[in-house]
Amino acid sequence: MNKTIIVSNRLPVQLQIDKNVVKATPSVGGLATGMKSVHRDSNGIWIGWSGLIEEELTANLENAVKNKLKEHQCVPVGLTEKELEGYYFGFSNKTLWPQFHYFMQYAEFVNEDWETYKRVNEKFAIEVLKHLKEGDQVWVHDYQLLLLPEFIKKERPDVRVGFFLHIPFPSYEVFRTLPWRKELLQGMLGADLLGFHTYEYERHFLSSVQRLLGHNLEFNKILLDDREVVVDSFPMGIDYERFAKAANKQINLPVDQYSELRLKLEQHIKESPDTKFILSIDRLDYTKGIPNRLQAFEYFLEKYPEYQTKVRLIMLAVPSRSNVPQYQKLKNEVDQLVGSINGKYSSVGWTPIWYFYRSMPFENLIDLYNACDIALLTPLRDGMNLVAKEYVACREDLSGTLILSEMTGASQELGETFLINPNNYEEVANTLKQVLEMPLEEQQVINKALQKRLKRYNVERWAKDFLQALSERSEDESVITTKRLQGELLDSVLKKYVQAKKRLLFLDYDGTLAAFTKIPKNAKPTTNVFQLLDILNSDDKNELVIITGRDRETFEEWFGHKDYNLVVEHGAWAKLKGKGWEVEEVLTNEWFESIFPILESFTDRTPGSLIEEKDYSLAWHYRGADPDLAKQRVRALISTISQLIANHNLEILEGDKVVEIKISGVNKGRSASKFVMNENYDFIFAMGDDWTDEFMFRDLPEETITVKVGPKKTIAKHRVDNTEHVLELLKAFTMPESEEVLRVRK
Ligand code: GDG
Repeated sequence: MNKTIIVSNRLPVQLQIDKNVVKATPSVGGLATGMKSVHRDSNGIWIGWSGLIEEELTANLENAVKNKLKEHQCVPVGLTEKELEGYYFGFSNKTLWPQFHYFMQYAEFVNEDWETYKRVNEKFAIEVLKHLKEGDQVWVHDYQLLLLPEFIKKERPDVRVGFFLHIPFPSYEVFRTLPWRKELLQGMLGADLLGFHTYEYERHFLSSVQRLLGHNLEFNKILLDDREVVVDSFPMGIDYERFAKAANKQINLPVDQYSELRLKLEQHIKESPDTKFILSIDRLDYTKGIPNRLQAFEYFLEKYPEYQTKVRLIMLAVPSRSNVPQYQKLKNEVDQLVGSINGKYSSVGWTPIWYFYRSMPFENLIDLYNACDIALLTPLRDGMNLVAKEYVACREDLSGTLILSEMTGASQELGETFLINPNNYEEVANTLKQVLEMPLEEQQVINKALQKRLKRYNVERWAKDFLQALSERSEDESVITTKRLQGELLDSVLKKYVQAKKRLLFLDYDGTLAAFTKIPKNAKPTTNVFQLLDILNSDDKNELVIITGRDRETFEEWFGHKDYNLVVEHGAWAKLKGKGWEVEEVLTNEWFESIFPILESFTDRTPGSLIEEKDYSLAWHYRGADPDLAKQRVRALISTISQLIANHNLEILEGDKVVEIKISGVNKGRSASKFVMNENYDFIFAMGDDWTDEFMFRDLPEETITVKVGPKKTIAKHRVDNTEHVLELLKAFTMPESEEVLRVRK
């Protein structure tokens, strides 16, 4: 049975070792809950670090841990102390975490940590590959494993890989400052589906991919050479029922079962019934905005002194990553702030802040959610923030108000509540006052709407949606029906080639024989290309034609010394073997004067774009321009020029990052067809990457072997991935029976 392999840094079980006996308790975090059914059903397994370093484990103990984890369908990845230091505390938490949360000043760029991060990601990959069976799929989680999708895909291109990022993806301007930015993106692009909490993160990711790797996008699809990657947002939900039920259970608990915390809370409510509780819960992390929350609270007490003694901030800060210096600094800062505010405002019987620096049992957490009238959550950046959702889910009588930072992913979904900018103390203070005075009925209207949504889009639904989208990826891929020219298909083409008596070969130039360069003039043919073309051209059985949209001058400069058949400017000019350049189509360029100034004005306003002037056509290249700006400009340019072209019998061609204006009806298809008319060929072959090559694929005889280079839609019968593969294929033509070719064919 096909299974889903879940991979995350930590496993969803906690291990305790007591006198060499291993015990495992399943953790009840959001992720573990969401994945429960995926994990339990269909023999799914979960791969991750067990929480124990290898140095702690004797051989016996290691086996005991493995066996214990096996009972929970978990597989550990062993990490040494050094690996944990570099990969987890180092690169994950001192580089990626601050950078992705816009704390660039905290981000450390340590090459050794990066190397360890890579190595550990590879270690995870080895474990995943060990357990992969045909038909399985993999779902990788979070920033500790950004490179894992690529490592898996490289070894097992047939396996569907999903990736979800639980933290924000920063804007391109922030992401680009990372020294390993391209490798990180490439690592993530090993996935077939990439999920983020919000559309904003998705947008930032797409923009970085486009700008740093130059891949083309089609809405939320990234077009790679050999496949497509879909990017989408899936806001993570909570286990709603668990929280709602727990809240109900805690409320109805008999008094003799109250926890110490609950007793304290109840006593306080009894003593001062009109004092309101304000709740704040987070891991003690600089992203959570705890100091600014305290300062905003102090400002509130200052600005509205009538609320002194009438409110109390209950702050739970859960210890986290306390061996990272920034976290120690933060702890000191928070301690001092709490001390100073309590020192300044406390009176007999009233301290403004109750501060807990510890982790609490789940029931206590629920007691806090139940008891507090307001939740004040002010992260400076937070991927989602589940605490906000949990607070709402626990409000059984629909009372209570959530004040939430607009810098959290959750704020996108909880629009009905009070959203604040955590740096604006004035706004936080005024909002606090407003909600303290808000009638119960209004609170209930808001919470009703929020609860309805959170109940529906819970964590299970989130996991289901993601996996549904992941399974659609394989169906999507079948849309590309054009078969890759490899294996048996390639064998049969080579066989036909060898048996043929008279062959006609059409080869496009840019994107086919040469990879794209930012400046078109730089895409000169390499020695390797010349060697291959020379061999093909000198074979008496071959009629080789290089067919391009390029201008005559460039081709004369590059290929003038060779006796090849050349067709340029989509067929306007041709230079046939043994002859000079001849006009193939009677063309005019008188129209240049009306179009050129328009292109110039677009070029001036689009940095990185340029005009290519050919004998009978004009091309506006925007490969070097900002992709978003270029997209806008292309639409505007086409709309401006469309109004003029009718008078001149012109047409506009949209190529790969180029817009070309030329006389209509002149195209590669018409030109290629002329060759076919003169001779009887028993092997016709045409290869190209651009949509101008589609004219060739369309107009050449049915039996033509048509080959598209790259992943775009085509009417060609076959496909190769990129220019490298083109050259391999041509090499195979030059020596179809050689050892090397036989190897490639496999
Ligand atoms: C990352 C992203 C994203 C907290 N204190 C106690 C306790 N908790 C539980 C809460 C909640 C969870 O921990 C915290 O979740 P958050 O979402 O608020 O924050 P991160 O840990 O930073 O998580 C975040 C999340 O991933 C999911 O994608 O939302 O943005 O940073 O569930 O209830 N639980 C117990 N005692 C505590 O003292 N038992």
